[in-house]
Amino acid sequence: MNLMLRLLSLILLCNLFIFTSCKKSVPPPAPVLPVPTDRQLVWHEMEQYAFVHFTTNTFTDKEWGFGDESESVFNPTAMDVTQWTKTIKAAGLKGLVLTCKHHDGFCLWPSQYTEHSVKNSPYKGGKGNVVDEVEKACRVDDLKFGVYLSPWDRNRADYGSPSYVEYYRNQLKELFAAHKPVFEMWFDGANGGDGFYGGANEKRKIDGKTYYDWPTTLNLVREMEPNVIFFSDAGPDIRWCGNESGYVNETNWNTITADTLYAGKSGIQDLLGTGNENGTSWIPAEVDVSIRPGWFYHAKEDSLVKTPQQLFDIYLSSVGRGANLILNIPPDRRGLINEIDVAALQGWKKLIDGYFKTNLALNKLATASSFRGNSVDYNPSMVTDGDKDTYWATNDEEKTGNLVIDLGSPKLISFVTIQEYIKLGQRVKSFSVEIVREGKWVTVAKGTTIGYKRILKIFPTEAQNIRIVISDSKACPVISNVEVY
Ligand code: FUL
Repeated sequence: MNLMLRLLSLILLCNLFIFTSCKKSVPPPAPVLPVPTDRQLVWHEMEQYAFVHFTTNTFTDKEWGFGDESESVFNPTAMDVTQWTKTIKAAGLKGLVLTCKHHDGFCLWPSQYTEHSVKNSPYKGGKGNVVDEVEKACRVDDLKFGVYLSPWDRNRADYGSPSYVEYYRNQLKELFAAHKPVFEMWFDGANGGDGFYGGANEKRKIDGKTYYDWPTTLNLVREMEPNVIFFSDAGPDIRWCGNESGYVNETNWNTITADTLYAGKSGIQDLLGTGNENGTSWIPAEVDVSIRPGWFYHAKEDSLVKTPQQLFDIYLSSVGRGANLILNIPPDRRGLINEIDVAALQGWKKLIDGYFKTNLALNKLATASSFRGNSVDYNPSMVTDGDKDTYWATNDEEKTGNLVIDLGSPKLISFVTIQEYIKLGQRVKSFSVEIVREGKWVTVAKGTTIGYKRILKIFPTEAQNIRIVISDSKACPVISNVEVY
């Protein structure tokens, strides 16, 4: 062979080597649209955080202040916001959303646009700024900080006219200039109509859809805080779950068609709680619920604080169904989270830590009916590797499939957690969890949607092999994580 031929065959060999070593890269599944934005993904990973309702209502024993309360009633006797953040942090919550202004219009910060605020209260001789103090305490305890500013204002004389919208925006500017970062902005859709309104004492009706000109207001906030998540009945980033009882429906799509939602429109509760399989926007549900019957502290409700078990059930019907939980913990008249609530939170955390102590599936062998292109990149052990960025996926045409996880030896199991890789959209419509009994696979739990996270409670039973059967999916299933407890 002459030199030329030798050289040519060497080049061919090199090319062949490059070709074979590249072959293992099989393209990932195409996303099923819509998919979450980056800021929504960060929000999904928070899973649970606190709501804090605190204002003149705490001192007047009301749920909705009329707007005529004297600023002098706001007088906590032993205020300690670090006790709030320490309690919230210890409960395993990741952030805090504060009612900077509730429907009564009283501002927890000395707003330059109104006299109805802490600056005219006895608190710290009028020099206090609860919003600032809470935000600073959040930073110390590594909690994310969020803002609730009620659009409805029963104190303002001009509520219902364009100048109020200007006032509301000025307050948003004040808050967002002074506090960064803010992870969530909570726009409450409630509007009962009647109020003080600067002494008019009347009922006022606004058109919730047009009055506030939401697109302009949201743009204004977004410019100041690009990563903020907007909550409202209708989104745009996250939606109300349709109730205040602590659950989202078992079938919970993160997708919904935004036009179909509007505050005040009757009959949308169920839609909010379920979402829409073919919805055109990714607007996941947030479950808002209070640890007490009311949103504000009332001594008469001390015996009605939810028990650790009730809180755990709420955890399962919110986080366990792929929603986020915002749990309200209202400080009492001292300005402290009451001992009864603290004890309930501690008991709840103990239950969660106890039940989810050791993931029996971590790094255990997983097999599957098939995996995408037989590529190592999508092999079933991706669901037990503890890495949220890897996943098991099937070929495009396979919309069903199953995974078997071998725990190594028989173990007592009570919970199975499954997560979809939602960066590529929500897919699964129906699935079951099976174990072997007397040589046969039997179903121990069933579900519809999975989404970011699904936790299934199983009647405690012994099993070595756990089979997850995906029986229906919008496209090939893409599962990032399975945990067994
Ligand atoms: C509702 C309000 O009317 C309640 O007072 C509370 O703030 C709750 C979180 O939202 O719409």
